[in-house]
Amino acid sequence: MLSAAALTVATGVWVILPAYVPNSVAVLVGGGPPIDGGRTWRGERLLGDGKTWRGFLGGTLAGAALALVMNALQPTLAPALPSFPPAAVVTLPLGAMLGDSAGSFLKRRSGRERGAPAPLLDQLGFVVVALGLTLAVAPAWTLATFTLPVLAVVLLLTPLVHVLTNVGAYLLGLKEEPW
Ligand code: CTP
Ligand code: MG
Ligand code: K
Repeated sequence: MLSAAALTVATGVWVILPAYVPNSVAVLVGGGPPIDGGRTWRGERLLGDGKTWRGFLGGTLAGAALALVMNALQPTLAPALPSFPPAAVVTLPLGAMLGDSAGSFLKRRSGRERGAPAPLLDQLGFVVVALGLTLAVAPAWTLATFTLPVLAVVLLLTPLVHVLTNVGAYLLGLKEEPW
């Protein structure tokens, strides 16, 4: 039996995993044609070379595949934790990649070059959009799952996990900057 606090932390980690994985997979599979096709707006790239179709689609598919695997394992492995409704299987990873792209859009508008850090936006933007999109398409599940304590766990843990995985990817030579 998990204590209530441990269950809250476990739930936060579990439900947000399909939104974390797309970023890491995008680093691994990214490259090729940029989403913005090289287009610029007011002298700056729309999104930049760091946002590619391969990264976006590969990341989204990997996150959705993970959610499906978690759904399959949940009844035996984690009966106390929630499973993902079909809408959330799609919107958690898709929202994460949309939020990541929106962050790059905002970074380009403020003159930050590809790879330049934008504190908070880099670490939390993707998870805010992932949760917002999921709330829009599966409101009952989202409100029941992301209680205030679970939400607090997610918002506190996300920047930490994001920083640690990016430093790890940098040390492994997978990423050009440690953020
Ligand atoms: N990546 C990708 N496609 C995406 C997202 C990420 O190919 N949709 C890959 C790119 O190789 C990118 C790397 O993952 O450089 C790291 O992602 P991120 O830090 O989000 O991109 P940055 O290069 O830092 O670009 P930006 O300043 O626009 O965030
Ligand atoms: Mg970056
Ligand atoms: K980013």
